[in-house]
Amino acid sequence: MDYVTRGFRGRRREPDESARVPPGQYLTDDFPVLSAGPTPHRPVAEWSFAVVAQDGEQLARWSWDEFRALPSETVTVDIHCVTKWSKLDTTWEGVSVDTLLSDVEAEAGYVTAFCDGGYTTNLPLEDVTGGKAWVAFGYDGEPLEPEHGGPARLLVPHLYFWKSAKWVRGLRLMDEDEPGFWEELGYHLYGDPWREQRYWGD
Ligand SMILES: Nc1nc2c(c(=O)[nH]1)N[C@H]1C(S)=C(S)[C@@H](COP(=O)(O)O)O[C@H]1N2
Ligand SMILES: [Mo]
Repeated sequence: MDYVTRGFRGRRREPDESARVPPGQYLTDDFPVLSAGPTPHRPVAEWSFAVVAQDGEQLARWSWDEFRALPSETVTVDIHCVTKWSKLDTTWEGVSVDTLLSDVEAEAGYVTAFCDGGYTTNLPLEDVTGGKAWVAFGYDGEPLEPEHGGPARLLVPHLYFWKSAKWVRGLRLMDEDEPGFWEELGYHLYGDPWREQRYWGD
């Protein structure tokens, strides 16, 4: 009898998969699109990525071709959205933020990612260094689609996915942790999915 009903319950989850789902999250095989505004369509000829100091001084900058000539990595990671979906084993191609910061003399404790369209998000520097974050330009073996942040987005999989800024254009080095777009509106400053840091006070 069991084999008759099994198909109606959806895909069977391996026991080790549930241990990878943070509290309050459910698994999805879809890839929902969540954007606070319209999707920018920035031609790569007009794209650049910059590292800037808090006062706006430019510390490093890459054109698209220069950026794509940097060493890149393929990573397979789990992602967790604050709206409660999680997605396991997503595969991305991108440049490690370590690579982008390697020639920058930075005393900063925090960064603010900035984007086409004006979105921002804040992160401790140590959460985007040490092999924990990428500027991703590929997803699932294809160029990253505009709806998901193409030509390039930040990927910080160990924090809620709002920290993974789409259409990212650079990182501003900050002495202090200044709230970004969603953080101003009530999302948690840090956003650890394993501690359910969804909103202020969590
Ligand atoms: N520039 C920008 N980046 C963004 C957002 C946004 O609105 N603008 N939304 C964030 C939120 S809340 C989530 S959950 C993820 C959604 O990414 P996806 O649309 O690829 O699933 O992008 C994050 N990065
Ligand atoms: Mo989100």
